[in-house]
Amino acid sequence: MLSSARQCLVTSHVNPDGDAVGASLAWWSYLKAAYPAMEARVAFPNRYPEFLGWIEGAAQVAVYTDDKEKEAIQDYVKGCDLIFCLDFNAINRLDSLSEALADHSAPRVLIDHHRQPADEFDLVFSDISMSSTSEFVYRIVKALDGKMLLSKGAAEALYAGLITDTGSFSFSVNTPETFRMAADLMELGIDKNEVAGKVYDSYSEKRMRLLGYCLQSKMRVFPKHRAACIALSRSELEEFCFQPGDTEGFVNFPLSIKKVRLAALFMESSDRTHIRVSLRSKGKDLSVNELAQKYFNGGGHFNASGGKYFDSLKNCEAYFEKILKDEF
Ligand SMILES: [Mn+2]
Repeated sequence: MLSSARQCLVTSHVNPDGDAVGASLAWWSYLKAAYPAMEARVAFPNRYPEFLGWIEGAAQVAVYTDDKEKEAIQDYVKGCDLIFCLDFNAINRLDSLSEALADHSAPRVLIDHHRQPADEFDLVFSDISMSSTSEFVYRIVKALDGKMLLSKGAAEALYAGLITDTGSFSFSVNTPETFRMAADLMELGIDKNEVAGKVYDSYSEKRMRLLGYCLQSKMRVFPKHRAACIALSRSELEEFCFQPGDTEGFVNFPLSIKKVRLAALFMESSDRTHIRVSLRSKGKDLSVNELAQKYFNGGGHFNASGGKYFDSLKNCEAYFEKILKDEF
């Protein structure tokens, strides 16, 4: 497929996170190095958060919600004969960008680590034991060509994806291979401390204060159910000049309370039509993937999932309390 393709698209899910951006840009960089005659571009459904803007190639990413780029993406996609879908398991995760791919005859290749990939792809690399899609990309590149076709910039992108999806190796690391990957990336010349600094020490003052507000005033703990939640209205987010990605990782904080094993973050969507739900658990007994599927029209991983709730924020919290009573 690769050797016959002339024009390809690399894309990832809406609200791209560190793994989505890191894996996509590393794969794109690899394609350009290994297949110089092929044209390759990266397009995302919407903009990636500011703190990932330093990754090599990020400035060249096209964003579908940008009115100036929308048509160019549609035209480019029309000419594609190969489409790579990274870090998501169903085309609807592309949000409005999925319209550009609808009825497209080009083969779709999936590279992903979420459960239950949809039946919409022609070649599927799907493995939930992978720490991240970045690890998957790394292993595929290594199997195809050896790691030497990864530039230092691509190696940095993969490391950024790896640490953001594993909380810097604290969860979702299932095999020693993940550490071998990190070692290989260091051999490719990355400064891991510098990458971690760029990813984590990049808060705006407002973002840091929003975190403080969440923990001090908004976090509710339910000791009986060993759970906690944080609910944020749009007006609260606006008070802190919310930027996409600002609440990234916030849902993990309540899990640092010894007895809490389930954490939820509820955020009113920007168009105020629904509540964005993030769920996290710790340990091997509580699957938030199941909770997200059963109650929040969503899914994801065993310990990290997301979904949507179509009602008010207040009702969402009450609904969550009811779930706690019913389930735990
Ligand atoms: Mn991922």
